[in-house]
Amino acid sequence: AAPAGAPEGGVDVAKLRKEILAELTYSVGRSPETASPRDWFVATAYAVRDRIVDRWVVDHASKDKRPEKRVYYLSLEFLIGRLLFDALNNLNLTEAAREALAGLGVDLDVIRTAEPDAALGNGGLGRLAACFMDSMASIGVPAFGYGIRYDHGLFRQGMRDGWQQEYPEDWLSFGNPWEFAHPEIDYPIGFGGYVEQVYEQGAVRHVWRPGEVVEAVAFDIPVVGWRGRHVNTLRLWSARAADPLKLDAFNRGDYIGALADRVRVESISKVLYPSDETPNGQELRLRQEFFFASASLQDLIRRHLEEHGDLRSLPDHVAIQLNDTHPAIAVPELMRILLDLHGFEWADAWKITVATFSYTNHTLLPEALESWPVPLIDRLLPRHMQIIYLINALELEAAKKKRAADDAMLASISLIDENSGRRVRMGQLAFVGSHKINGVSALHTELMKQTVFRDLHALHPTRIVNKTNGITFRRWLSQANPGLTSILIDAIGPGLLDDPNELMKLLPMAGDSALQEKISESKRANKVALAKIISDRLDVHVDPDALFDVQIKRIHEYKRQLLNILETVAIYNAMRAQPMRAWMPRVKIFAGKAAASYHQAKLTIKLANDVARVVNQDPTVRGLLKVAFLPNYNVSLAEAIIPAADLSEQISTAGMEASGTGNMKLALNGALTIGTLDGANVEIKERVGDDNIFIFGLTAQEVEARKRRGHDARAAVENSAVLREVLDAIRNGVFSPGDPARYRGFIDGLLDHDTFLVTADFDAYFAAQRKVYKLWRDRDAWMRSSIANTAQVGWFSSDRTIGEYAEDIWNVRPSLG
Ligand code: DL6
Repeated sequence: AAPAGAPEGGVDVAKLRKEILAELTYSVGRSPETASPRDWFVATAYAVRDRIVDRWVVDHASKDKRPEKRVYYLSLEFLIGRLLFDALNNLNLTEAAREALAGLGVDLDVIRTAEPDAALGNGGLGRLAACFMDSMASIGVPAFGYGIRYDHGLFRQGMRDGWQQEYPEDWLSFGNPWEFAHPEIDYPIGFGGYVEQVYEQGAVRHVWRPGEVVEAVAFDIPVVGWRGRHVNTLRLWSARAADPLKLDAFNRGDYIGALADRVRVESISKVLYPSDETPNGQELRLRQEFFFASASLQDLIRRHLEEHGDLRSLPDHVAIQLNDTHPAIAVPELMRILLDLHGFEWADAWKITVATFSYTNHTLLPEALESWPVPLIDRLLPRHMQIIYLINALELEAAKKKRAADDAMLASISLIDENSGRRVRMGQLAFVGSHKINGVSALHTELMKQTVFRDLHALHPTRIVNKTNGITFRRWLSQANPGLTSILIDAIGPGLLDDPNELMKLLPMAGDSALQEKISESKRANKVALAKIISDRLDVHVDPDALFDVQIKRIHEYKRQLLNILETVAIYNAMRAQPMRAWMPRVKIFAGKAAASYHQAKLTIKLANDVARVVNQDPTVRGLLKVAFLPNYNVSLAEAIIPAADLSEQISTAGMEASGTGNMKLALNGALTIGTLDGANVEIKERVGDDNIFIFGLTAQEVEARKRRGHDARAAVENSAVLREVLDAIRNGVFSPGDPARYRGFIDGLLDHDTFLVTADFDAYFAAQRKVYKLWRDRDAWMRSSIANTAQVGWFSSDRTIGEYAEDIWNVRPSLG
């Protein structure tokens, strides 16, 4: 069978080599003798990009190729990571490029690391958007992704003495070979000012006169799908001041004053907002949201008018997906455009709006549900505030007519939250402005119906649908784990690259010892590679034959990294009590960033590092337990950790993780999950079977009931000798001898307010970990389970998810014409 990256129909390696050399000379301006790895990366990226552009032009420029309907995916985050291998892999050029470069004395695997990791997202939501872009291009859904071209993406995480430090990330400092700047595609984005009423032919027209105007300029990145059959566009907006310099101030010698306005205006696209934290820098964030929503709408409306001439047909040709509420201000903006600029009547404009938009909810956590103070919207977007009020009034009136709505129900569906100062609820706005609203796992969608949108769901019972998340197998299997991919192709044929359901063919072979042997050897090679990263970055030496127990994700209390650390301490205590027992070698691997102002999460990182320092150096442990917190978690680091993982920690408090997608990536790569019945874990369990997953802890319903009843953490600790000893050790400074009081408040806080029920689930988690040990000792049984995981998670391909969106929400027929 062909290796994973084998060129389809053969590629002329000599030609590709010539193209790379030409790019190096004429685009980068370097000779092979003086070129750095970065220069080679850029030259290769250009050569590959040229091939994508050929297809892009076919898909976009010719009139007869125009799609009937396009999807516009509006997302403030696209966590795309490095793109070279995405493009090479999808074009089946990886091996040809490797050979072409080798002939020039250049190693593809070295130059690949010269590409910066584009971190235009915080975590799951942004990475999902990136997977969706790949899948839309792969299954042939004509689409534009719209977002912001942040100068600085998610901060770079450093560690100083175990404390997280944030440093600015600068992915653009050496340019971006994938993008095309289009300074000629620019739209005015207004802010502030006032609304004028103009009387025309006996009717009132509203005219918004903004006090300030910013320009949104387009930068396009072509997104090529699998086998290069279709190319979509990721269009990112950058803010540009209409007036770049106040020349009079400059001539007076006031150089800072001359640039002040520009700096303020352009700050809109300066930095990715750390959305996983509490509201902060609110005005700038709202400006970002309106900036990209308005630019995207203006752009797609211009295209629609050019192609179809009339906005009445907008929903027939345009589907706009709101990725969470961040772009929800697009709802009143589209209404404004239709009413004020194109003279539509309210009822018609509203019909078009609702038929065009749909909205994905990614969280039920109350602190993450966006709302904006009414006075802020009123000041920044006065016309939008009027429109929001009118939408609200009409919705409330309709609700009263439809059902016997009491005051509580009206308060719950209202777009204006009157409880905590007057605020506009963006979730409610996105809901009423959309014809479909989706959750991202079956459980999350159910909970959405029962909690945040209970009353809106009762009023619009057909709107909420489920679309369980997915991941692109091209990146998370073929690219990240070429060793496993070739073994799978040898075993079941290359069809799995096109159709992940083919992985099911592996299932009857799960007990095949030769296959187990091969997969286990390839996993070991991945573990050796990860061990090297751990040793290079942390100077911690780990045994590749130990169980690699991995928790990689944002650091958040509900994700409960703490539970994992507590279990680590429990093992450590047990090892110290019985040093000579035959302990199973184990490496606990953590990675993830905490929002800069999230004190509790940062303290958790410090605790993990403190525990690591003590455990790793303790001679009684004899290296049988190691702890590694790898700094600066990003897409590239995930690509190194996931193929090397044996155990995947998905241990959030049930009901709190909307879906998770790391859980899918790890299971696909053969890691067994230890997890709660939360998010997509529930569906992973359904697919891989109870015997191939370690489920523990309270269910979402039990969590609810426990909270209602009141959880007594102190009583839980009293009943668990192991947990008591663990908490005592941390509280008393065993892991912080230089500052013994460091964790006193932390542990006391846990005992007083265990919001995330760590103490309630500890014993069950500890017991589940013992089952992990037992299975790990039986290599045959472990490998059988590992293969059963890989075989049965094909359904979690984002191609399947996108297929469902296309059919049930967007009404678009994928085509690879
Ligand atoms: O849907 C993608 C991803 C889910 O897998 C995670 O469970 C969920 O936490 C995440 N949500 C966010 C924050 N959302 N907001 N706003 O990233 O979405």
